[in-house]
Amino acid sequence: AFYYTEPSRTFNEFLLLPNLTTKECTPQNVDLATPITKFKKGEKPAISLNIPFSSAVMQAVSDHHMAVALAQCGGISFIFGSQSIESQATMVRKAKAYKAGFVVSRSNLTPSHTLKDILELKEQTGHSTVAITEDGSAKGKLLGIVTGRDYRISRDSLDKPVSQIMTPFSSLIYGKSGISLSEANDLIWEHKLNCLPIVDDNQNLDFLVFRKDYDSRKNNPLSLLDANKSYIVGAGINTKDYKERVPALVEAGVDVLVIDSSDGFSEWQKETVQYVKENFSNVYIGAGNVVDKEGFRYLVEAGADFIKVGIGGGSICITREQKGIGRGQASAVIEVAAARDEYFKETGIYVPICSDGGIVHDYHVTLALAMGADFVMLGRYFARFDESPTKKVKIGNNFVKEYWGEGSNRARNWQRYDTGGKQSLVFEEGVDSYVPYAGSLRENMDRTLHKIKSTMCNCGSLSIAELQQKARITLVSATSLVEGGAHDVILKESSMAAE
Ligand code: MZP
Repeated sequence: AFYYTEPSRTFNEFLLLPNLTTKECTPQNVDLATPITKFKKGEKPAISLNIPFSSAVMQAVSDHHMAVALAQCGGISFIFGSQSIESQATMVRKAKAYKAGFVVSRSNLTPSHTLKDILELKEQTGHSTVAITEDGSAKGKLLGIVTGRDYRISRDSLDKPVSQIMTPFSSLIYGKSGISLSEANDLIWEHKLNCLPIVDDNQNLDFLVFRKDYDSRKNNPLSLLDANKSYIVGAGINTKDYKERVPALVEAGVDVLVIDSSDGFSEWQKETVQYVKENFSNVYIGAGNVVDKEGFRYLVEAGADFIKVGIGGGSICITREQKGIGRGQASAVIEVAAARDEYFKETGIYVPICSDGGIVHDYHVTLALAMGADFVMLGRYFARFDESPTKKVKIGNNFVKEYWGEGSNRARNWQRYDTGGKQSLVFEEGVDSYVPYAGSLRENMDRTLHKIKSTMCNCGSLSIAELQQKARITLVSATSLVEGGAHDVILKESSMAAE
């Protein structure tokens, strides 16, 4: 046997050291855009994300609702593959059908209506956005808009007329009839607008195009649109039924596939990647999971567009206990990132890597990126939100959501772990569990992104590439871990609840 001299390490065992923070290094200036498909030196990736987040290929995490919600934040979901081909293709089709523009209600609401009236109307009609015009008609001068969750509303505003709450949109430019989304996008950026109303030939308001991140000039929501103006959608596949599943998903409009397996260093994965590459020119494919240089090379040489890293680190995963295989997530990312850089030097081809599983704290994401990951995949994190497909239940005084592994008896996704042999001998590699309910994806994601951007500023970095180049990372001792939490004080109850 070969023995590694270094132990297998987790994110918890590392910390980042600050670098000089210059005055322009502020969270608003940090750009989290990242590639997810391979590209040649000097060229651009075919698909990149505005934030380095993807949601796990799991029944309890990624359906079409999650796919739309996460794409709206700038990330990507991989819709779970442990379902029939037909129902997975339907989910992809639904997510792709969701257009990135916002519908505006033609509501007859005037500035003298209260915010409560408007919210009720939004509830009844299901509109994500309501436009308020001067005289309540669609032709009237637009005074403002009420959007969905992004709009923070204090309780005492609810009974006030909207005219007292809204800031008039004085700098809006009316788009001409028949304007395309990409033209609208150009106008938004050129004139530094928050949103742009599009009108039809009769000067009726058709829809509004928004910039997603009002604070930043960098996150461009519309960059996520491919030719048909829908969001980028991913889907998981396996190495068994791919010859039937992939054509159905491609037909439904999927943009990126990923082979979902706990151990991707296999000839089955090579054959699956090659099949997709030989038969479909309009879809990208990631492979994995691997934890070392050899696995990375094998799948890249098979043709994979990105590589997923991680075995046994998932919160619901018991693979390491059941089979004794796996590797600490930090060690796996560090080695695969080095292999990716070596491959880039040799060939001029950059193959993005995704750190999958084991992210517990927000700072783990920053560490994964600093160690070389281009993006991360999370299950537990997303399962906690309204947008995940699972039930919200009350246990004691707390709300929780269900979260189960793909290798649990509940999911029965045995293909993910299949190495051949009798079906009757399959064993569980995942558990069924609860996670604390945490509210909406958008609110949580905003906070997480702010933390990541702040940490990047501490490290003097305005982009992921800069962070990877500049980061200084130290191992921590067991005693410094204690020093890092609240210690030697008597915690008040409110602080204990937050812990
Ligand atoms: P986490 O974000 O919950 O820590 O980990 C999610 C990841 O765990 C998934 O993306 C997948 O790679 C892995 N996973 C999913 N199901 C199982 C299982 O049942 C599992 N063992 O390990």
